[in-house]
Amino acid sequence: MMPMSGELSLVLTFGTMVCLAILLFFLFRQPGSADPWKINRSAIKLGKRLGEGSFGEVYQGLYNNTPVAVKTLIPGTMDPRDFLKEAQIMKTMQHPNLIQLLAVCTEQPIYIITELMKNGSLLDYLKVRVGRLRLYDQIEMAAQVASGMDYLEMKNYIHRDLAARNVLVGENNVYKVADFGLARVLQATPMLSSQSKLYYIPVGKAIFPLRWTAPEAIANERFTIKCDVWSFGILLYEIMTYGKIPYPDLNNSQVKRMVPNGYRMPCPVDPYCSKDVYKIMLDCWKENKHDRPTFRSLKITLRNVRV
Ligand code: ACK
Repeated sequence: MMPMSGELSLVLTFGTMVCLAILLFFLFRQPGSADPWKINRSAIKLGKRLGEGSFGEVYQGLYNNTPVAVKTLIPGTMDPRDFLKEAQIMKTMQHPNLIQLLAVCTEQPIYIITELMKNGSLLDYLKVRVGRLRLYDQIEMAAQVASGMDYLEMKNYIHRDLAARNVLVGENNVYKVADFGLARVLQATPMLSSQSKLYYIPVGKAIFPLRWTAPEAIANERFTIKCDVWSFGILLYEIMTYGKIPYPDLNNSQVKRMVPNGYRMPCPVDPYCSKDVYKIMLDCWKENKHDRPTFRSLKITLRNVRV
């Protein structure tokens, strides 16, 4: 064997030490210490409870002395690693009609910290204003949601749970889409809150907001932005009916059987819904997903509805 020169052995020892240091860094680093928006729970002061979200409770809170909303996820709802991957993408989504993710706590229970919206969910907002909104206001809500969704569409991102309960209302008639991307990381058997059981039902190995979901997504468990367009049509129905549950006269098994066979909700009569708006709903519910409009065209069509 060739004797090793002093210089060579020095280089090898140094190399070994560097490798060891890298290995130790990856073994012992705090998960997420590289992401400044992953914060310690102590940075959040929880305030009053705002309500029960789909997969946990929502509180008002203070973060850096700024009022925020804190969504707490029931443990078991999603795998923290999957959630973190998704949150990384969610963090980059910035649009005036999308709820901004501010920070996350990734130990269980996971906290999702977002901007606070003073007027709560669109669903509740609609329900306490039955008969009191002008068509103009309703169209404005839908157009703003379409605008946020147009941005997601442009970013090749899919929401998967677009519904009035996931749109939030701020001051000065600002509407923002919340919870995009979360549905993707749901565990197959999440612990559903009692309220969520009204909306989400198990289909095969997954759970779906049945009444908001396009039939092809339920059949093959594959979501596309065109499924979001279908859900947007349902959301438009919720807006026009002041938050009625979709398919009010059908039970879940009837919805599952009849919608794929071509059944569509009729034009709401009480409260009255404009025929122009109903036509948009029907376009969103076209059987062939390629015949459904884009969010860009929905935004434009809504701006041109006669009010
Ligand atoms: O209608 P709400 O008061 O508005 O009750 C629901 C509840 O939490 C469960 O979703 C409220 N909520 C959720 N996210 C936010 C937020 N970012 N700002 C204000 N309220 C929120 C929602």
